[in-house]
Amino acid sequence: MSAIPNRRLQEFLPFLEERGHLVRVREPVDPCLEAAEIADRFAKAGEQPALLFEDPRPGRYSERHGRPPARALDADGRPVPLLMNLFGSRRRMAWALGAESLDDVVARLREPLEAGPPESLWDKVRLLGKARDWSAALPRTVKRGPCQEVVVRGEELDRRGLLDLMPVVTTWPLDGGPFLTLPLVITRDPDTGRRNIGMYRMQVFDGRTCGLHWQIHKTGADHHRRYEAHGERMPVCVALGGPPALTYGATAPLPDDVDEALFTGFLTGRPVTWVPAVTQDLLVPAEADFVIEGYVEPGERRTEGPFGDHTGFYTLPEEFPVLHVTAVTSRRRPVYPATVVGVPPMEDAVLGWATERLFLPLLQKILPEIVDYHLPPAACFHNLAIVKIRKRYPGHARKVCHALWGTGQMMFTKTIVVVDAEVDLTNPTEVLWRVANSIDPVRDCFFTDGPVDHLDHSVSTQFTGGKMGIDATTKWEGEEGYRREWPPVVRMDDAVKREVAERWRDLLARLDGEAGR
Ligand SMILES: Cc1cc2nc3c(=O)[nH]c(=O)nc-3n(C[C@H](O)[C@H](O)[C@H](O)COP(=O)(O)O)c2cc1C
Ligand SMILES: [Mn+2]
Repeated sequence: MSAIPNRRLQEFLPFLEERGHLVRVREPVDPCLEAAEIADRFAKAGEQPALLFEDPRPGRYSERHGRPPARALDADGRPVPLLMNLFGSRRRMAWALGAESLDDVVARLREPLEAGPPESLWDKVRLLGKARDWSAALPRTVKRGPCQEVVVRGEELDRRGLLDLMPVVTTWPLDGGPFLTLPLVITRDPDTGRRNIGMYRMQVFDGRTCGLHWQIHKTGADHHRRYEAHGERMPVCVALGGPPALTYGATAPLPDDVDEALFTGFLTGRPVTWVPAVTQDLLVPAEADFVIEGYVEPGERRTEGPFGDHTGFYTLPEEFPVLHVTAVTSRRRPVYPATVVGVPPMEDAVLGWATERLFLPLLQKILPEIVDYHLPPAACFHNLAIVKIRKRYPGHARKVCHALWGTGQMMFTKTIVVVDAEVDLTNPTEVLWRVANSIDPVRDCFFTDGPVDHLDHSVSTQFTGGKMGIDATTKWEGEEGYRREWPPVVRMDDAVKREVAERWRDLLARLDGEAGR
């Protein structure tokens, strides 16, 4: 198993620091706007280190925005450090999952998916070995966890609320207030008892209440709907920090009844450990830095937002359920993690890239004709997918589009472009060249409608809207109504290329000579 120390931030951050992947900011930085502006610059530059603000201190931006001047202090009176841009590099994303490269994690995922029935005795022995591996990664419940070294509840929580305990960021000027931007929201299905962990941002209304921005299509919202139907209070716990792989896991678009902790254990080969919450009947991640425990009253809503969102636009105020906090537990020396989302590309582009890569093997199980796909961060992931397929029959590209619109969170995709297998998706010029030259828009663009992302502001009524498929594959003569001859791509002969390559240095030297004269 990997030697990368990724079980908790307290071991992961020193590891990053040794590798030049962490910058400590010792001077005071305002968690209101200033920290976000610094993190945004890092994200925009790309592949920059993580930022650890060691002294988040409300200053003039907090004052201008009417935020309480409270500094977040730990149990020993030290400032709680604010961690940003943790996932702002592909290398760190892989390390978070316990691997040197994401390709290694993808290969690990492919193994069980591609294993055929065991043929030889040797195959059976190998499978057994892997099965053992698997069970070692199953979530485990333990007796005690560092996430409960400090417990704040009751009257103490009235005195020291959320903003006194964590340096919660306000990321954009028109935001409705401070928001928890990397929370792992843990809920339980009231009917099946299954756990869900989803990342849903939370507005901090005051020391003891927050908004819960689970969008209508997400599992948390589904659990909530059914608690309300039963007329019952819903227990909700929220973890911050802890194993970075679990933070990724909370964002992963898994089917509703697949446990994010199981998936995380499988990705990393290490179990996620759980302890019972102090004031709610739920398990919480033992290694978390903070856990907010609370409940949601059936029927209660409060206006949440505006919030400068990952679409690059503000989401406008909307009614969402309210979390009533019953306890905040933490490590003795917790780190508070946050991100800033906004006009892409930002830190979430790396999380989205990890999802794109990790879910390809799973998509290929449903649609083996998919060779690869790309969700450009500039299109905020769900607005555009470019998919390359091995085309086998007329209308194949359309079939792939419809299948993707019916697959998990790919249902949000507004535009799907299908290209031939040989197109290099990592090269935007090549993609544009191919697509622009391969389509007759009237023939190859087709439209349908369905559910769209909760945050989509372009549709005329919220939640449903149009979808466009673009078949940019080579059209087949006859069968696809194309009556002409599709021309070949312009390419040099291999022999000529090889011969010129052999003489290349020589040729260059002569050209240099000519130019120098
Ligand atoms: C930084 C970040 C913030 C997010 N904020 C929200 C949010 O506020 N509400 C929401 O429904 N989804 C949000 N998401 C997306 C969900 O985490 C994602 O769709 C996840 O798969 C949902 O899990 P679920 O299927 O268990 O509901 C966010 C994702 C990231 C990376
Ligand atoms: Mn889920």
